[in-house]
Amino acid sequence: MNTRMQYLISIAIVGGLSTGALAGTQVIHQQGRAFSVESITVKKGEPITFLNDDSVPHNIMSASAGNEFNLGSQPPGSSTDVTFKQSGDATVICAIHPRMKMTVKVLD
Ligand SMILES: [Cu+2]
Repeated sequence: MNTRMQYLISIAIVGGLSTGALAGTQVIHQQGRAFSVESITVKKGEPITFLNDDSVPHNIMSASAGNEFNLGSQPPGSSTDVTFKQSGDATVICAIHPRMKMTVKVLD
């Protein structure tokens, strides 16, 4: 493979990544022991990224029927994608901080 070919391939990879970011997995931030939004709407099967950009660990989870998950304790700086399988409203909480609560509205 020549140098020009390698160059074009690296451009394609970077381009693909930025396009993906624009098309947009939605990101929920966790700062100051709070979610960045009170509610978010997502299509069934599309991931949401839960990013712990706080200075303390969080344990994001949901007990809503059909959308149960538990990410366990996540240290600052970690992020995890969650896909919601059941349409309707899912309540997402932090098991460590009772005041952290948000609603994910899942559309068919
Ligand atoms: Cu928390």
